[in-house]
Amino acid sequence: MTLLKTPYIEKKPSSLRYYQEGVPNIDVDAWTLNITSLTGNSVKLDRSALLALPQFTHHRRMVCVCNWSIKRYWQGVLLEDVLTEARIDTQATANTFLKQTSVGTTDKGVYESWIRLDEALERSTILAHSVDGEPLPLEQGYPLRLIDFGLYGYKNVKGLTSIEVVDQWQLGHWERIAGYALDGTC
Ligand SMILES: Nc1nc2c(c(=O)[nH]1)N[C@H]1C(S)=C(S)[C@@H](COP(=O)(O)O)O[C@H]1N2
Ligand SMILES: [Mo]
Repeated sequence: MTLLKTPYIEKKPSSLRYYQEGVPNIDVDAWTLNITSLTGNSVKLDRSALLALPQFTHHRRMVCVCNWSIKRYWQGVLLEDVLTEARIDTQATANTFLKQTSVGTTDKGVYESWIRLDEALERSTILAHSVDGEPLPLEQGYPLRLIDFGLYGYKNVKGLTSIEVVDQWQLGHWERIAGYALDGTC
């Protein structure tokens, strides 16, 4: 049996350094992913609904401008399948964006990020619930994190609770504070 474990994981910098709003309190039985269409229709999926969708493992590198990268075994569902489950047409995505919002904390609020929806779908963006075969540790994004592997890490929200299709994008936290690119590529 192949062990799906990231080698040299001890070299990875602490996730707490890059969890700017802090680790959220999650009651996974109450947690849902809220999915909102461009016309404002909303659907909620809980963890078991996500686990009932086709599952994928991506052995891919996550890279960020905050100076490091790591190749890990990410397990989750396709963004495309989640949107389809919410009856959103994944073909009609030109000039639309996906707004992601984290659960956040009462102290520091939420982390938001906007990405191009058509490109995210072309790149088989996933919503990961596990890494190296175990549920995501809290600081690494439990219960769910979006990963578009074509973009830097600051675009990919951990502790995710809402995704919305919108017709405009805005600067997220690091784009505003540190001058990172809106399109997530530099
Ligand atoms: N909710 C939330 N998601 C986030 C961040 C954050 O501060 N809050 N930081 C991002 C940045 S800059 C990086 S590099 C990665 C870090 O992920 P890791 O926990 O796997 O190290 O999470 C990204 N997603
Ligand atoms: Mo980052």
